[in-house]
Amino acid sequence: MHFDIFTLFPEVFTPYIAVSIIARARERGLAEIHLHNIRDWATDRHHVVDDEPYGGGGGMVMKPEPVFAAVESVLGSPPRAPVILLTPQGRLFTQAVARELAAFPRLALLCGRYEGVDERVRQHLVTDEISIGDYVLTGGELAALVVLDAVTRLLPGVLGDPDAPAKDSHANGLLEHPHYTRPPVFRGWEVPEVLRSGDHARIARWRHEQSLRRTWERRPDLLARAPLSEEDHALIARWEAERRADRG
Ligand code: 9D3
Repeated sequence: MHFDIFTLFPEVFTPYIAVSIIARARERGLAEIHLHNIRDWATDRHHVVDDEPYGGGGGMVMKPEPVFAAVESVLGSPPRAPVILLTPQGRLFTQAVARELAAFPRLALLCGRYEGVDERVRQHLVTDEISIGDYVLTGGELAALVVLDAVTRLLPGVLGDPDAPAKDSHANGLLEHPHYTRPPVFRGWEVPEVLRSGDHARIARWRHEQSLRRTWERRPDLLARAPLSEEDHALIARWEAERRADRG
């Protein structure tokens, strides 16, 4: 995967892409990440990239010329890859969207700042718009890092275990079960006996039930779309009955 990231703050990306799974993916040639400072394409003496909004109202808007120049000089005209604008108005980023994006050989990520980009960028340059959730960030950079991270780990060969993406929480529609490591007793708090039993079938059953229970408690919205067995439905029915009994 070849990523082109267009931003006014390329230095934000440098430390994160230098570590961990992303760094390994780059070293192994599985992900190429090219950072482009939009300001480099501003042609005036002071390299101005923003201006006041037509119609007034305060705040600043990213000018269209440097954004078009940056994207078209790197990707051609029309751009030979999807141009994704990170914006609060975009479609919500989910694991399904990450999988969709991971299928492209190349992606351009365009990070907005200020109030946003001139509408003509959105209409005539951008091909997709993504938001990472309903909270207010100061710009698109952190959102672009989220997309970069989620997409990169899905690329073939990036994770050691080729089946890892299929085991992800959200891949099977349920939250993960609890995890424990040594020591077996820490400050008097014990690792559940079942995990030390060596009985793999029992462990798998316990983990699945914990997964289901957590999802039922914390993210019941996910259960509607999760593939549940007859036994799962029976467990949930029992928990629902217990909850009704507890409320008396
Ligand atoms: C304070 C300005 N807001 C008007 C009420 C609009 C606004 C403009 C620009 C709010 C946030 C931003 C900057 N955010 C992003 O560029 C952004 C974002 C986000 O804020 N939340 C979730 N996903 C994303 S993707 C890009």
